[in-house]
Amino acid sequence: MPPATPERILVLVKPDAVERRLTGEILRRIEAKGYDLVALKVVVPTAEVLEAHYAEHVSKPFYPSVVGYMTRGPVVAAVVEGHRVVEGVRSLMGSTEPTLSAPGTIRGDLGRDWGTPAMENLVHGSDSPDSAAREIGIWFPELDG
Ligand code: IDP
Repeated sequence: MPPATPERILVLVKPDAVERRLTGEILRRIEAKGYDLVALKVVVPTAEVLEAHYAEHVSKPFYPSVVGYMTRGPVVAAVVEGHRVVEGVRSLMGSTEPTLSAPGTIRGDLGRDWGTPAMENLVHGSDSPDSAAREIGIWFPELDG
């Protein structure tokens, strides 16, 4: 059934998840919840894309480690659609730190905390519909208009 009030979110299956062949498992959980994939691609992000994406974190001390983490291999970028999909996917993802994420969530069930400088937490999901629109423009400029 199409959502009555469709909303979109940008999801990134991060390099640690791609390396561990968890792409299918992560997308499966999102699809199984009833959300629709409307765009999907495999891409190694450039520093420029990451700087735009993580604009709020660029000046933070951990930012260089995030760039190292996010550019070490491909990510799978997806646009996902559904009713209240931002809240729904954020809830499926769990909280930022894998160690503290609740069991039943992607990060809580599958996330491994290596104590590495970057927090490797498998997945990104936009934190609001406005962030989603901004991030979709960065990762999927071809969808504009
Ligand atoms: P979110 O991904 O749960 O929305 P944000 O606070 O937006 O969390 O952080 C973006 C990403 O930056 C995180 O997913 C994580 O990979 C990384 N990160 C955030 N805070 C830290 C930190 O304190 N140390 C290392 N990496 C961090």
